[in-house]
Amino acid sequence: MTRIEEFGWSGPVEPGIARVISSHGDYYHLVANEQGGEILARRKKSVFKYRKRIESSAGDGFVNSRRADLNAELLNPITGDFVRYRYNSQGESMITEVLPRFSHFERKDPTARRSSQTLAVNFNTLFVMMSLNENFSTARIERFLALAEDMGEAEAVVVLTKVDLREPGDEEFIDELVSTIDGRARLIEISSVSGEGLDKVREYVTPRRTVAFIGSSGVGKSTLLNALAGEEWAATQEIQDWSGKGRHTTTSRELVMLPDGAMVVDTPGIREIGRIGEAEELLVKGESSHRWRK
Ligand SMILES: Nc1nc2c(ncn2[C@@H]2O[C@H](COP(=O)(O)OP(=O)(O)OP(=O)(O)O)[C@@H](O)[C@H]2O)c(=O)[nH]1
Ligand SMILES: [Mg+2]
Repeated sequence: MTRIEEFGWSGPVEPGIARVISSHGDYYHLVANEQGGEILARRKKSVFKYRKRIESSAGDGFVNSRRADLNAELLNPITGDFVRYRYNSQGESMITEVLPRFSHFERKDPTARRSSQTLAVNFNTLFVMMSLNENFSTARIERFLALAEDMGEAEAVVVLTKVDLREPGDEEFIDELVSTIDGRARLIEISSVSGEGLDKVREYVTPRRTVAFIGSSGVGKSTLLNALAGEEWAATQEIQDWSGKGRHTTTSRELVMLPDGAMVVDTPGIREIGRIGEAEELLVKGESSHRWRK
């Protein structure tokens, strides 16, 4: 099996196909079958600039008729994307095309400055994560599940984290969560501290498949990844990510290959996912939740 197939590629194996595992400013870290498996590449600017020009000429009928095709080809790459790359005359690797995504999760921008933001792509399972503490909000889960309806060939699982912090009376919140989900997704309850429920998580974390973690900052996404990746990996993260603010916070999307061949995309916490309607009616555990971690 070739490297890109290990990373989940199921199309024809051709030279010049890669998967984005992280991005750093203008540079994308790719895995590929060539170049010893690892490539640092930039986007081919002329291609992506061309897309902008097409988009800005909205009045032109001819251009508009080609717009859908162009958008499919010329999306900006993000972590998780499969892309085509080639070398320019200076021998630099350039991404020339984002290949069609089999799944994608987008959020609406609450500030409405842009229409939407793609948070994760090409995942088989989406873990919609929320913790059983001040972060708890059935309204947020409702919003995530509504957005997940359009995500493509993937399955959503609601993951309730930090259940080691369970308090008397929390059953009521969990019951409410179950009725909010209303059969649209499986609910699993986990604790990365006690290990409870991690066996259920592992059912989704299998070779050549990708699980994307989404949820507010602090729900325990990176902690779960550390628990799955093993102690050695977690130790290196301790050194790299320590923010000095008393806790780690993920600042960029990263695709991690676990020792058993499964992949996890850890994402930075989402502060607000679109507008939460009818907030009064919905259950928020702890009155201070909206002020939490500003
Ligand atoms: N009690 C308890 N604490 C947990 C658990 N999982 C994570 N935490 C704690 O919650 C805090 C936040 O965890 P992170 O894993 O950094 O959260 P995150 O979702 O990655 O946050 P961002 O990177 O900011 O989006 C840390 O202090 C963790 O130790 C858990 O299962 N139980
Ligand atoms: Mg994190």
